[in-house]
Amino acid sequence: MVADNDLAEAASMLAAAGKVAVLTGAGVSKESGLPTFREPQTGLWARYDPQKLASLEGFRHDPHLVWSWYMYRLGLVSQASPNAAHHAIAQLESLVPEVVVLTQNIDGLHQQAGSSRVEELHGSIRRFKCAADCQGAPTVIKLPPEALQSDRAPHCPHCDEFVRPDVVWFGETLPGDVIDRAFTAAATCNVMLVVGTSGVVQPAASLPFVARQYGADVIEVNPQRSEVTRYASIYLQGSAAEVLPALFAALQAQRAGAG
Ligand code: BJW
Repeated sequence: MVADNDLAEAASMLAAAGKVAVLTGAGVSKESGLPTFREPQTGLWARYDPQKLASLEGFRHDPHLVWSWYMYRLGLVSQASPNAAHHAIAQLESLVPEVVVLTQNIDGLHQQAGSSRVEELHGSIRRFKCAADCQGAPTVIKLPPEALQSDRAPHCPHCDEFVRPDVVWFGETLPGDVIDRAFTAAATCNVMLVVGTSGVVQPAASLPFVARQYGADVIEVNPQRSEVTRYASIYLQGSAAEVLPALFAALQAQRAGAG
Protein backbone atom coordinates (compact mmCIF):
# COMPACT_ATOMS: atom_id res chain seq x y z
CA MET A 1 0.00 0.00 0.00
CA VAL A 2 1.35 3.41 -0.95
CA ALA A 3 1.84 5.85 1.92
CA ASP A 4 -0.36 8.96 1.71
CA ASN A 5 2.62 11.29 2.11
CA ASP A 6 4.44 9.64 -0.84
CA LEU A 7 1.33 10.02 -2.96
CA ALA A 8 0.97 13.68 -1.94
CA GLU A 9 4.64 14.40 -2.66
CA ALA A 10 4.41 12.75 -6.08
CA ALA A 11 1.23 14.74 -6.81
CA SER A 12 3.04 17.98 -5.82
CA MET A 13 5.85 17.18 -8.26
CA LEU A 14 3.31 16.64 -11.04
CA ALA A 15 1.38 19.78 -10.05
CA ALA A 16 4.54 21.88 -10.41
CA ALA A 17 5.56 20.30 -13.72
CA GLY A 18 5.07 21.97 -17.09
CA LYS A 19 6.15 18.86 -18.94
CA VAL A 20 5.72 15.24 -17.91
CA ALA A 21 7.09 12.21 -19.76
CA VAL A 22 5.46 8.88 -18.91
CA LEU A 23 7.61 5.81 -19.66
CA THR A 24 5.58 2.61 -19.64
CA GLY A 25 6.30 -1.10 -19.91
CA ALA A 26 4.36 -4.32 -19.96
CA GLY A 27 3.23 -3.93 -16.33
CA VAL A 28 0.84 -1.11 -17.27
CA SER A 29 -1.13 -3.53 -19.46
CA LYS A 30 -1.07 -6.48 -17.07
CA GLU A 31 -4.41 -5.55 -15.52
CA SER A 32 -5.82 -5.52 -19.07
CA GLY A 33 -5.01 -9.23 -19.16
CA LEU A 34 -1.77 -9.01 -21.18
CA PRO A 35 1.28 -10.88 -19.87
CA THR A 36 4.55 -9.15 -19.00
CA PHE A 37 7.88 -10.56 -20.22
CA ARG A 38 10.18 -11.25 -17.29
CA GLU A 39 8.00 -12.11 -14.33
CA PRO A 40 8.67 -15.63 -13.08
CA GLN A 41 6.07 -18.20 -14.25
CA THR A 42 3.62 -15.74 -15.85
CA GLY A 43 6.07 -13.75 -18.02
CA LEU A 44 6.26 -14.54 -21.75
CA TRP A 45 10.01 -15.26 -21.52
CA ALA A 46 9.31 -17.90 -18.84
CA ARG A 47 7.37 -19.87 -21.48
CA TYR A 48 8.82 -18.79 -24.82
CA ASP A 49 12.36 -18.36 -26.13
CA PRO A 50 13.06 -14.71 -27.06
CA GLN A 51 15.90 -15.73 -29.39
CA LYS A 52 13.50 -17.86 -31.43
CA LEU A 53 10.52 -15.50 -31.33
CA ALA A 54 11.81 -11.95 -30.94
CA SER A 55 14.89 -11.74 -33.14
CA LEU A 56 15.50 -11.43 -36.88
CA GLU A 57 17.55 -14.64 -36.75
CA GLY A 58 14.57 -16.45 -35.23
CA PHE A 59 12.28 -15.08 -37.94
CA ARG A 60 14.71 -16.05 -40.71
CA HIS A 61 14.95 -19.56 -39.23
CA ASP A 62 11.18 -20.12 -38.91
CA PRO A 63 9.01 -17.22 -40.13
CA HIS A 64 5.79 -19.21 -39.74
CA LEU A 65 6.45 -20.03 -36.07
CA VAL A 66 7.17 -16.36 -35.31
CA TRP A 67 4.16 -15.23 -37.36
CA SER A 68 1.78 -17.58 -35.56
CA TRP A 69 3.10 -16.50 -32.14
CA TYR A 70 2.49 -12.84 -32.99
CA MET A 71 -0.98 -13.64 -34.36
CA TYR A 72 -1.75 -15.41 -31.05
CA ARG A 73 -0.61 -12.29 -29.20
CA LEU A 74 -2.53 -10.02 -31.59
CA GLY A 75 -5.63 -12.03 -30.64
CA LEU A 76 -4.97 -11.28 -26.94
CA VAL A 77 -4.36 -7.60 -27.66
CA SER A 78 -7.51 -7.30 -29.80
CA GLN A 79 -9.61 -8.60 -26.90
CA ALA A 80 -7.95 -6.33 -24.32
CA SER A 81 -9.22 -2.92 -23.26
CA PRO A 82 -7.36 -0.09 -21.55
CA ASN A 83 -7.44 -0.35 -17.75
CA ALA A 84 -7.65 2.31 -15.05
CA ALA A 85 -3.90 3.01 -15.37
CA HIS A 86 -4.11 3.80 -19.11
CA HIS A 87 -7.12 6.03 -18.42
CA ALA A 88 -5.38 7.88 -15.56
CA ILE A 89 -2.35 8.52 -17.81
CA ALA A 90 -4.63 9.87 -20.55
CA GLN A 91 -6.43 12.10 -18.02
CA LEU A 92 -3.12 13.64 -16.94
CA GLU A 93 -3.40 15.74 -20.09
CA SER A 94 -6.26 17.66 -18.44
CA LEU A 95 -4.06 18.69 -15.51
CA VAL A 96 -0.52 19.03 -16.91
CA PRO A 97 0.35 21.42 -19.80
CA GLU A 98 2.45 18.91 -21.75
CA VAL A 99 2.37 15.11 -21.49
CA VAL A 100 4.17 12.63 -23.71
CA VAL A 101 3.86 8.87 -23.33
CA LEU A 102 6.96 6.86 -24.20
CA THR A 103 5.81 3.27 -24.34
CA GLN A 104 7.71 0.06 -24.86
CA ASN A 105 4.38 -1.68 -25.39
CA ILE A 106 3.16 -2.68 -28.82
CA ASP A 107 -0.51 -3.05 -27.84
CA GLY A 108 -1.90 0.43 -28.67
CA LEU A 109 -3.83 0.66 -25.37
CA HIS A 110 -2.58 4.16 -24.49
CA GLN A 111 -4.01 5.50 -27.75
CA GLN A 112 -7.28 3.63 -27.10
CA ALA A 113 -7.48 5.25 -23.66
CA GLY A 114 -7.15 8.69 -25.29
CA SER A 115 -3.49 9.67 -24.80
CA SER A 116 -2.81 12.07 -27.66
CA ARG A 117 0.99 11.95 -27.84
CA VAL A 118 2.37 8.41 -27.74
CA GLU A 119 5.83 7.36 -28.91
CA GLU A 120 5.89 3.61 -29.62
CA LEU A 121 9.52 2.75 -28.90
CA HIS A 122 9.17 -0.93 -29.89
CA GLY A 123 6.62 -0.51 -32.70
CA SER A 124 3.11 -1.89 -32.96
CA ILE A 125 1.70 -5.38 -33.22
CA ARG A 126 -1.18 -3.92 -35.22
CA ARG A 127 1.08 -2.85 -38.12
CA PHE A 128 3.02 -5.01 -40.59
CA LYS A 129 5.97 -4.45 -42.87
CA CYS A 130 8.02 -6.17 -45.54
CA ALA A 131 10.91 -7.98 -43.83
CA ALA A 132 13.26 -6.53 -46.48
CA ASP A 133 11.71 -3.03 -46.33
CA CYS A 134 11.87 -3.23 -50.13
CA GLN A 135 10.19 0.16 -50.71
CA GLY A 136 12.11 2.00 -47.96
CA ALA A 137 11.99 1.73 -44.17
CA PRO A 138 9.40 0.87 -43.09
CA THR A 139 7.53 -0.68 -46.04
CA VAL A 140 4.14 -0.91 -44.33
CA ILE A 141 1.85 -3.60 -45.74
CA LYS A 142 -1.93 -3.65 -45.33
CA LEU A 143 -3.10 -7.21 -44.85
CA PRO A 144 -6.53 -8.75 -45.44
CA PRO A 145 -8.26 -10.12 -42.27
CA GLU A 146 -7.65 -13.74 -43.33
CA ALA A 147 -3.86 -13.21 -43.16
CA LEU A 148 -4.26 -12.45 -39.46
CA GLN A 149 -6.02 -15.79 -38.91
CA SER A 150 -3.33 -17.77 -40.73
CA ASP A 151 -0.37 -19.55 -39.16
CA ARG A 152 1.66 -18.92 -42.35
CA ALA A 153 3.61 -15.70 -42.70
CA PRO A 154 2.27 -13.78 -45.73
CA HIS A 155 4.43 -12.50 -48.57
CA CYS A 156 5.18 -8.92 -49.52
CA PRO A 157 3.13 -7.94 -52.61
CA HIS A 158 6.10 -5.93 -53.97
CA CYS A 159 9.04 -8.32 -53.63
CA ASP A 160 7.74 -11.66 -52.33
CA GLU A 161 9.84 -11.45 -49.13
CA PHE A 162 7.98 -12.41 -45.94
CA VAL A 163 5.83 -9.88 -44.11
CA ARG A 164 6.49 -9.43 -40.36
CA PRO A 165 4.97 -7.43 -37.50
CA ASP A 166 6.35 -3.87 -37.30
CA VAL A 167 7.92 -4.40 -33.88
CA VAL A 168 11.50 -4.01 -32.66
CA TRP A 169 13.28 -7.29 -31.98
CA PHE A 170 16.50 -7.84 -30.02
CA GLY A 171 19.52 -6.57 -31.95
CA GLU A 172 17.41 -4.22 -34.06
CA THR A 173 17.64 -0.47 -33.80
CA LEU A 174 14.62 1.51 -32.65
CA PRO A 175 13.00 3.86 -35.22
CA GLY A 176 15.38 6.85 -35.36
CA ASP A 177 12.75 9.59 -35.20
CA VAL A 178 10.94 7.92 -32.30
CA ILE A 179 14.06 7.41 -30.18
CA ASP A 180 15.25 10.97 -30.91
CA ARG A 181 11.92 12.37 -29.69
CA ALA A 182 12.02 10.08 -26.64
CA PHE A 183 15.50 11.23 -25.57
CA THR A 184 14.52 14.86 -26.15
CA ALA A 185 11.44 14.32 -23.96
CA ALA A 186 13.61 12.73 -21.27
CA ALA A 187 16.08 15.61 -21.33
CA THR A 188 13.42 18.34 -21.23
CA CYS A 189 10.71 16.99 -18.91
CA ASN A 190 10.30 18.19 -15.32
CA VAL A 191 8.96 14.83 -14.16
CA MET A 192 9.30 11.35 -15.61
CA LEU A 193 6.66 8.90 -14.43
CA VAL A 194 7.93 5.34 -14.95
CA VAL A 195 5.24 2.65 -14.85
CA GLY A 196 5.49 -1.13 -15.04
CA THR A 197 8.90 -1.72 -16.56
CA SER A 198 11.80 -3.83 -15.30
CA GLY A 199 14.14 -1.24 -16.83
CA VAL A 200 16.52 -3.82 -18.27
CA VAL A 201 16.05 -3.36 -22.02
CA GLN A 202 18.19 -0.73 -23.71
CA PRO A 203 17.97 1.92 -24.96
CA ALA A 204 14.54 2.53 -23.33
CA ALA A 205 16.03 1.74 -19.91
CA SER A 206 18.33 4.78 -20.21
CA LEU A 207 15.45 7.26 -20.47
CA PRO A 208 14.77 7.65 -16.70
CA PHE A 209 18.51 7.94 -16.10
CA VAL A 210 18.76 10.72 -18.70
CA ALA A 211 15.71 12.47 -17.21
CA ARG A 212 17.36 12.39 -13.79
CA GLN A 213 20.67 13.65 -15.16
CA TYR A 214 18.89 16.62 -16.75
CA GLY A 215 17.26 17.52 -13.43
CA ALA A 216 13.82 15.87 -13.64
CA ASP A 217 12.19 14.05 -10.75
CA VAL A 218 11.54 10.38 -11.46
CA ILE A 219 8.42 8.80 -9.97
CA GLU A 220 8.22 5.03 -10.28
CA VAL A 221 5.06 2.89 -10.03
CA ASN A 222 5.69 -0.86 -9.81
CA PRO A 223 4.70 -3.62 -7.37
CA GLN A 224 8.32 -4.88 -7.44
CA ARG A 225 11.58 -2.98 -7.21
CA SER A 226 13.25 -2.62 -10.61
CA GLU A 227 16.44 -1.31 -12.21
CA VAL A 228 14.82 2.14 -12.08
CA THR A 229 14.06 2.15 -8.33
CA ARG A 230 17.55 3.07 -7.18
CA TYR A 231 17.44 6.44 -8.94
CA ALA A 232 13.73 7.16 -8.53
CA SER A 233 12.92 10.28 -6.48
CA ILE A 234 9.78 8.52 -5.23
CA TYR A 235 8.91 4.84 -5.50
CA LEU A 236 5.17 4.13 -5.30
CA GLN A 237 4.94 0.41 -4.68
CA GLY A 238 1.76 -1.10 -6.09
CA SER A 239 -0.09 -2.06 -9.22
CA ALA A 240 -0.52 0.56 -11.94
CA ALA A 241 -4.33 0.29 -12.02
CA GLU A 242 -4.51 1.00 -8.28
CA VAL A 243 -1.76 3.59 -7.84
CA LEU A 244 -2.27 5.77 -10.93
CA PRO A 245 -5.95 6.63 -10.33
CA ALA A 246 -5.04 7.44 -6.70
CA LEU A 247 -2.17 9.64 -7.90
CA PHE A 248 -4.45 11.37 -10.41
CA ALA A 249 -7.06 11.99 -7.68
CA ALA A 250 -4.36 13.45 -5.38
CA LEU A 251 -3.20 15.73 -8.19
CA GLN A 252 -6.77 16.80 -8.93
CA ALA A 253 -7.32 17.58 -5.22
CA GLN A 254 -4.14 19.68 -5.11
CA ARG A 255 -5.16 21.59 -8.23
CA ALA A 256 -8.66 22.20 -6.79
CA GLY A 257 -7.12 23.33 -3.49
CA ALA A 258 -4.77 25.70 -5.29
CA GLY A 259 -7.56 27.13 -7.49
C1 BJW B 1 3.53 -4.16 -12.90
C2 BJW B 1 2.35 -4.81 -12.69
C3 BJW B 1 1.25 -4.00 -12.47
C4 BJW B 1 3.76 -6.31 -13.00
N1 BJW B 1 1.40 -2.69 -12.46
N2 BJW B 1 3.65 -2.86 -12.89
C5 BJW B 1 23.33 -1.98 -23.90
C6 BJW B 1 23.66 -2.78 -22.83
C7 BJW B 1 23.23 -4.10 -22.78
C8 BJW B 1 22.45 -4.64 -23.79
C9 BJW B 1 22.11 -3.86 -24.85
C10 BJW B 1 22.54 -2.54 -24.90
N3 BJW B 1 22.04 -1.98 -26.04
C11 BJW B 1 21.33 -2.91 -26.70
C12 BJW B 1 21.37 -4.06 -26.00
C13 BJW B 1 20.71 -5.31 -26.40
C14 BJW B 1 19.24 -5.35 -26.08
C15 BJW B 1 19.05 -5.31 -24.58
O1 BJW B 1 18.75 -4.30 -23.97
N4 BJW B 1 19.16 -6.46 -23.94
C16 BJW B 1 18.98 -6.56 -22.47
C17 BJW B 1 17.84 -7.54 -22.19
C18 BJW B 1 20.29 -6.96 -21.86
N5 BJW B 1 18.54 -4.26 -26.74
C19 BJW B 1 18.22 -4.33 -28.00
O2 BJW B 1 18.53 -5.27 -28.70
C20 BJW B 1 17.43 -3.16 -28.59
N6 BJW B 1 18.08 -2.67 -29.76
C21 BJW B 1 19.14 -1.85 -29.73
O3 BJW B 1 19.56 -1.37 -28.71
O4 BJW B 1 19.67 -1.59 -30.98
C22 BJW B 1 20.98 -1.02 -31.05
C23 BJW B 1 21.96 -2.13 -30.80
C24 BJW B 1 21.81 -3.33 -31.45
C25 BJW B 1 22.72 -4.36 -31.21
C26 BJW B 1 23.74 -4.18 -30.29
C27 BJW B 1 23.87 -2.95 -29.61
C28 BJW B 1 22.98 -1.92 -29.90
C29 BJW B 1 16.05 -3.62 -29.01
C30 BJW B 1 15.23 -4.07 -27.87
C31 BJW B 1 13.90 -4.61 -28.38
C32 BJW B 1 13.06 -5.22 -27.28
N7 BJW B 1 11.99 -5.93 -27.84
C33 BJW B 1 10.99 -6.52 -26.95
C34 BJW B 1 9.99 -7.31 -27.83
C35 BJW B 1 9.13 -6.30 -28.62
C36 BJW B 1 8.05 -6.96 -29.41
C37 BJW B 1 7.13 -7.83 -28.58
O5 BJW B 1 6.41 -7.34 -27.68
O6 BJW B 1 7.13 -9.00 -28.87
O7 BJW B 1 10.31 -5.49 -26.21
S1 BJW B 1 11.70 -7.54 -25.65
C38 BJW B 1 10.53 -7.05 -24.41
O8 BJW B 1 11.22 -6.31 -23.35
C39 BJW B 1 9.59 -6.04 -25.09
C40 BJW B 1 9.42 -5.01 -24.02
O9 BJW B 1 8.98 -3.78 -24.57
C41 BJW B 1 10.78 -4.93 -23.39
C42 BJW B 1 10.80 -4.35 -22.01
O10 BJW B 1 10.09 -5.16 -21.11
P1 BJW B 1 9.21 -4.50 -19.96
O11 BJW B 1 8.10 -3.75 -20.58
O12 BJW B 1 10.07 -3.79 -19.01
O13 BJW B 1 8.55 -5.81 -19.30
P2 BJW B 1 9.16 -6.74 -18.13
O14 BJW B 1 8.41 -8.01 -18.15
O15 BJW B 1 10.62 -6.82 -18.20
O16 BJW B 1 8.80 -5.93 -16.79
C43 BJW B 1 7.44 -5.78 -16.40
C44 BJW B 1 7.42 -4.95 -15.12
O17 BJW B 1 6.06 -4.73 -14.77
C45 BJW B 1 8.07 -5.67 -13.92
O18 BJW B 1 8.97 -4.77 -13.28
C46 BJW B 1 6.89 -5.98 -13.00
O19 BJW B 1 7.21 -5.90 -11.62
C47 BJW B 1 5.94 -4.88 -13.38
N8 BJW B 1 4.54 -5.18 -13.10
N9 BJW B 1 2.61 -6.20 -12.75
C48 BJW B 1 2.66 -2.18 -12.67
N10 BJW B 1 0.06 -4.58 -12.24
